[in-house]
Amino acid sequence: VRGRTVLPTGLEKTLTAQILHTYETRLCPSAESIEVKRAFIEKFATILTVEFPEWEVDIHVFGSSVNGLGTSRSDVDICLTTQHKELENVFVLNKALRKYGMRTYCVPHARVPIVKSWDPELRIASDININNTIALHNTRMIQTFVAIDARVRPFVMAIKNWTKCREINDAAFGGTLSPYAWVNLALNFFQTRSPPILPVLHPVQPPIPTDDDTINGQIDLTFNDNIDQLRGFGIANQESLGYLLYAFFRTYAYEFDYRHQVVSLRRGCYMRKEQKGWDTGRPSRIFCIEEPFSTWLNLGHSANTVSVEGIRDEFQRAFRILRDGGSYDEVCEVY
Ligand code: 3AT
Ligand code: MG
Repeated sequence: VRGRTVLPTGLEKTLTAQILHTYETRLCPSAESIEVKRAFIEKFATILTVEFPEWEVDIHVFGSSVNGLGTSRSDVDICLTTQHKELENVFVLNKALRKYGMRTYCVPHARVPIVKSWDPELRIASDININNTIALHNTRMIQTFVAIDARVRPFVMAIKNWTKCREINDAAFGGTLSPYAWVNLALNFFQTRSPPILPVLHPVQPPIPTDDDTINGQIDLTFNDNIDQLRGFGIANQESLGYLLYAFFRTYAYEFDYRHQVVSLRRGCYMRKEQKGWDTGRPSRIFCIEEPFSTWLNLGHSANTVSVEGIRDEFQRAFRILRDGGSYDEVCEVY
């Protein structure tokens, strides 16, 4: 390891205070932003009732505006559920929203087709899909992890903020990792501490994954969401936020074996690429992060060899700054 395994106590305490200060003053969403999101959902519901009066459509909010990891500036992720197949054509919703002055465009050919909208009145962005309910389950999983230990929320938000400032959180256009992939990485890090801070929520897995990890073609959606029973799980681990951030950067800068390992939040460990048949050298399998429900998906698929090198450089840079006594703000210096 290039550097000390522990930070001197003084630095660790200062860093912890800096993370908490940023979290409280800049990362936690303001009451006003929460109100704007509420108003937007209300307006959106009204539009649906007026435009599709005959159709029963339910609105589900998912992603960071409800999982505890959103800021004032996060978008609103919405999933509509309906029996009316006509609405699954994203252009139908797109047309309706435009009548109300929303600036929209469709992404019809993505794995999950969406309408992207911007409301110029409330100044809020949203991504809307129709009948793709899988994200509702992973949102509930993240909510569960956040509720288990008080360090989870500030830690994961501090990581997300760093990735945003350093421009390594854009899977679609930047070729790096999505915010959701980063959240998986940060939560898995808490599971792999010794003693662990977060538990494994999914049922015990067979050592060799089955062909497609489905039960009769259905994705297994079960996981332990009994928050009352799980709260306080990480109490035997007394590591501070400052130390954890330092150790996170060190792990992914120097210790994680990118060539052979797969990050698995579902199993709470690292798997081997060959265990998943992901050792094929494909460019989409350089940095492997297993999606916890759709386990055949690699959340790191958007990063190729060059961008994984760039991401590792960022881990090393962050680690060096902290090792040399630098601050969280320096780590997040805007690119
Ligand atoms: P921001 O705070 O908006 O930056 P977020 O936590 O909302 O981040 P994303 O925008 O990446 O995260 O994604 C929104 C949600 O969509 C998070 C997760 O519930 C779901 N999601 C994203 N990518 C995938 C995926 N590959 N598979 C399944 N669910 C996904
Ligand atoms: Mg979002």
